[in-house]
Amino acid sequence: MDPNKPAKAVEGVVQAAAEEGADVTRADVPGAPGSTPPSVEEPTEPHDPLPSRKKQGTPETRTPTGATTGLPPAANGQQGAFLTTAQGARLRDTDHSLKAGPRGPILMQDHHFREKITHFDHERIPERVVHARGAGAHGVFTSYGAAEVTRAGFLRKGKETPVFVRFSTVLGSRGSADTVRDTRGFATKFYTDEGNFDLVGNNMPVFFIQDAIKFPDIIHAGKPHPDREIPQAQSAHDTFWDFVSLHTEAQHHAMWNMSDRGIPRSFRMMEGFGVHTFRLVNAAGETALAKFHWKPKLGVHSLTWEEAQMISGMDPDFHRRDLYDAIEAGAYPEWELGLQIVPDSPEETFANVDLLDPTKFVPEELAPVQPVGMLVLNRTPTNFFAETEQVAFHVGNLVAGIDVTNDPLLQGRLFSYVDTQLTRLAGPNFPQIPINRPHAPVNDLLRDGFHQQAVHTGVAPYRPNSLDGGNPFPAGDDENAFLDVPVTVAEAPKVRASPVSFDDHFSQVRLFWLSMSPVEREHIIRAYTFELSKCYHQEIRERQLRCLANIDPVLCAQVAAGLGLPSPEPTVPPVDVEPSPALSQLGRTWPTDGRTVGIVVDADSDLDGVDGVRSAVFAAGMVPLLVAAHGGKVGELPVQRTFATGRATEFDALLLAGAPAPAPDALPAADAGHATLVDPRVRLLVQESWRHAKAIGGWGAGVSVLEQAGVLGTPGVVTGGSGTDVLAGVQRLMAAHRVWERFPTAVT
Ligand code: HDE
Repeated sequence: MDPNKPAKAVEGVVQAAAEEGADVTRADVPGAPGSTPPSVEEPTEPHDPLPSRKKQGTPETRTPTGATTGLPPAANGQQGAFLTTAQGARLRDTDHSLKAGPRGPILMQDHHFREKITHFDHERIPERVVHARGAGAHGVFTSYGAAEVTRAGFLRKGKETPVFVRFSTVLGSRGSADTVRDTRGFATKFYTDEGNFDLVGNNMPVFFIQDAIKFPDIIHAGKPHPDREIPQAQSAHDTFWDFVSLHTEAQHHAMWNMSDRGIPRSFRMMEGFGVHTFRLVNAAGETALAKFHWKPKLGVHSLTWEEAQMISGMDPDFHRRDLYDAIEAGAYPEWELGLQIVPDSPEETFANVDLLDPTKFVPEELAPVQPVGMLVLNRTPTNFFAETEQVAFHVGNLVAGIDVTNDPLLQGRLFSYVDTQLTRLAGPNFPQIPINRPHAPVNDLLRDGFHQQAVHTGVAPYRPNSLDGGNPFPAGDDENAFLDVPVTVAEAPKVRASPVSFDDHFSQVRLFWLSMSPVEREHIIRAYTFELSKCYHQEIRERQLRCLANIDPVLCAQVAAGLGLPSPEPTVPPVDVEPSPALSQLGRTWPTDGRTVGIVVDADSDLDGVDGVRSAVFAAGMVPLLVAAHGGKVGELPVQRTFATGRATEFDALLLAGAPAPAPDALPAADAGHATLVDPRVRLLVQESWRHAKAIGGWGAGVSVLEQAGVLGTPGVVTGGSGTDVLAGVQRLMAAHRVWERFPTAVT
């Protein structure tokens, strides 16, 4: 995909948004709640519920059995101007319980009180056992066509399919921070004409274990310790490293987590992977093996570890806010769906990679990722619980043309997803919840159960029948029935065992390590050192060092040095492997859509010039955030952050349009030499931006701040005569994500 050109699919979406009157001009910063500005006084004139916000979507208004209703999205929500009970009876007062006299007690007969409190008491449902913390968005998938490999209708050329995507962390609870070091979930529900297809993937192409039966083991090891319930949403603790150092097939995934992939800058800047090998079948019945990939238009980018830790405190919702704000700003996140297609063979291997082993991936250089469509996320959910919390993915939600393989991890997942939803969503009718409803006619002969929402007609929910005229009927190829590909199952003894090829636990970890650029390697070394330093037991650190010795001597020696331990000799000598340059995140340039630019201003700044820069940032598809000593306005310009509320971690780049003197709420700075010149928090903004390798620019008095902060003339610091010139230079730097040359590394 050419990252500089909006894809056709995106143009269509932008056009549609414009036609429906949505704001695609990005006139203001995103994020303000409510669809209309509130009044200072409490509104008292009755009127219908306000519409949802621009750029918000809801599940389509379908019946539980997939029929269209023709109703507007608002039909999903509350109706009418008046407060009612759940039964629709209008209420006069919801602030006072019904009492025997003003001093009570409360009367048992207060049905409104009981209904309100009882419902509240039952508002929570169990969080997901893994991937509890997530954020979702609606969008459209437009296919480029893939008929030569699959008969799936949603992959026919030009076909548009609505989707819902949920991104997540794995280990943390629902309220945990977004920017922890972890794998990210990337689950997509395609509402195809042939039933829902769920691609339930991660942002890493490999997994910790080869067999689903070990899933409880890795997750119990990664979750907080059972006695003290700490640490939350972290792998930096003894039980995690205890397990992965003993269970060496986890080493590959562990290194992906220790790499920059474990701390994404944004959901919009992550790749996605189906991980397993799937079997595709075309109209002629020919099969191929395939791996699914999502390629982000904005490239793959990460936070620095220091930023990630700071953001966990400053803005634990950083990733979900970024997703919602980008969509609201019109910077619709985009990914290309790609397929690595390899011939279907009885051995199910390709280039010496066992395709059934989910701890291995196929390097792109050996099997190129072929683009088959474009995903655009263009609507945020209207209600988090109804949509993001209740969405139920399942790897078994397949459509004709896509089938599973015998990957023992995938096979186990086929059981787990429905099973977990039976508890989490309280019964077997969760496919009827609006966000899960298929967009295809449903005639499943499944009946009754908790929360049954359909009103089934007929008297014969069984087959064969004559009483309902034989309905429903089996479909054939002409009706595009799902096809269980009739692969041959090997005649073999029943064993609890894995193929011998699954025993290689280190070669691809080394491949990943060798594919990293020097600065990425340094991050990996620091991540292992950080995590292992957090373990209490030296034995566990020593055992993990033994694993690192089998991966690479430099990696092992550097981590050992950081831990103050000797570097052990390998037990399995590191093998010769060909690096895969596609794995490195650095060395290219990408679009800067939706990036945030902090602009420091004060009353002495050239405010017309700042206004021009602000417009230019908007015009470039980015979001400007003005930072000043106080809220409200500076001149006519609205301020989004103050020195007390803004931190460099929020900005992808920092511009200085002034040199604000210390504000009244500034604490005295320790480096008193400068304290009287510039507000110390402005200097901190510059210093942290610099430490995190971000582009920095200044003009006018702003240049003196750069000088005071000691960064003037260093790489990635732009000065110039006008704000727009400086912005242009800064934007060029932002296209490479960060100014890595600020930190030459000794690791090779
Ligand atoms: Fe999952 N996984 N998983 N998983 N998984 C769940 O399903 C499971 C695995 C993934 O946003 C659960 O509804 C087993 C691999 C995502 O709602 C549960 C195994 C991959 C999500 C479950 C795996 C994933 C889940 C928890 C080992 C990447 C979040 C709640 C065999 C390819 C979906 C739920 C969302 C969620 C089981 C391994 C991705 C318990 C048994 C490999 C993105 O059913």
